[in-house]
Amino acid sequence: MNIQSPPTLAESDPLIAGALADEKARQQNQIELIASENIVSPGVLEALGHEMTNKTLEGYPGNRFHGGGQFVDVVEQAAIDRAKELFGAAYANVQPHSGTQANQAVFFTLVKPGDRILSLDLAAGGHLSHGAKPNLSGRWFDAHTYTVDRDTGLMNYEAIAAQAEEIRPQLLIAGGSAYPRKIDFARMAKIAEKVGARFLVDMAHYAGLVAAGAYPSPVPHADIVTCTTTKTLRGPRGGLILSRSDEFARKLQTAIFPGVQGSLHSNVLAAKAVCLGEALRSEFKAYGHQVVANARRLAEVLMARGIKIVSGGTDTHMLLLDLSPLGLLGSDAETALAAANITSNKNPVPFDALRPSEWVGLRLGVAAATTRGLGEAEMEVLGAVIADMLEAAAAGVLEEAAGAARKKVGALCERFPA
Ligand code: DSN
Repeated sequence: MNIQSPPTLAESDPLIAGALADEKARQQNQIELIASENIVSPGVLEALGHEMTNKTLEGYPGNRFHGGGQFVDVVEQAAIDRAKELFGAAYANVQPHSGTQANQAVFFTLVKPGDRILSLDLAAGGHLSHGAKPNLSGRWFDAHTYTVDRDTGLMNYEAIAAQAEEIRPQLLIAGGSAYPRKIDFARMAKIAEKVGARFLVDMAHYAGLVAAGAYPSPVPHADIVTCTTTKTLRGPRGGLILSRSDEFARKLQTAIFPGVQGSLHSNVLAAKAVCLGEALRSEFKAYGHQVVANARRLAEVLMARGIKIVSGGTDTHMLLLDLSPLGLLGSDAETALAAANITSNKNPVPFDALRPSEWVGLRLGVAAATTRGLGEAEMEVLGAVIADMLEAAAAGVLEEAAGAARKKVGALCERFPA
């Protein structure tokens, strides 16, 4: 049926239009501290909402299985070229629908079912797709984990090397979702080389900081690097695969398509190209450095108030609070901050319980707040509000504290529109 004059979404589907409007208001009226989130540019949003979404294509630029792909080819080639330039990579695949699918394609390329993989433990900041039991990767591979030092919260490279000698993995993985410190990628590469393992770095959380030069790049050290284009890279939901050489190029191309994916998300490729173009600009370098400065300031403010931060600080956009000295669970803290219109997520701390309902950690990230324009002075306000709310929750007087906290957060939201 030809729709001559399409109604607005509010007319055709008020339920969804209402939820979208509410979500937009929520993002404006709350300070977002979930470390995997950010606020994309109008350009990224325009590309995501473009009619390019109507186009079905498989294959790669210049070699498609369907006709009419000439403009998507322009977009995909631009995304590839920009990704290579931004990260100094010889190879880039911009098609992964997510970071997890990027990782699956790397598994498809480098290991076989039953092979041994060694990755950072989930509670120490790893990721589900690196061999966690409930994930496909945990079913298909003989998955082992290394953890952090119990006293410092830092990766202990000697311990990892010893474990790698014992396990002899076919694949060593670094990176994850909640390790807030620099990783010595050169050292990890040496560990992998010594035991004959391939080396994968999943820099999903750090990619924008790497692009800005605010965090060390794994690209020169790893066989393959994966990441998402969300989080610190401030782009659409999706993944990337990068490599310093073309050694695995042919295998990675077929691992993504037809290995683990079918047709591509054409409009998302356009949004990825826009985000990568933005990340090449000097303003983005300044942004990445400001993100780290903000996270460090927030950590300092919280530590000055006696709140325990895993590893004693951060080198990234995120910090991990250990709430056990306050007698709080991560879920209590998430609720306490939500009462002040601050969004966060419960998280395990190293050596934490397995069940999310028993976790005693809270992960905070400042990438989205920094995009809004909050700086170190505002981190001091935010840190004080967070400390007030956690102390109030521990003392059982959350309701009494929430009103004043909401006012301070509301003033920040008004001064810094999302
Ligand atoms: N891995 C999840 C996180 O870090 O929040 C989603 O990206």
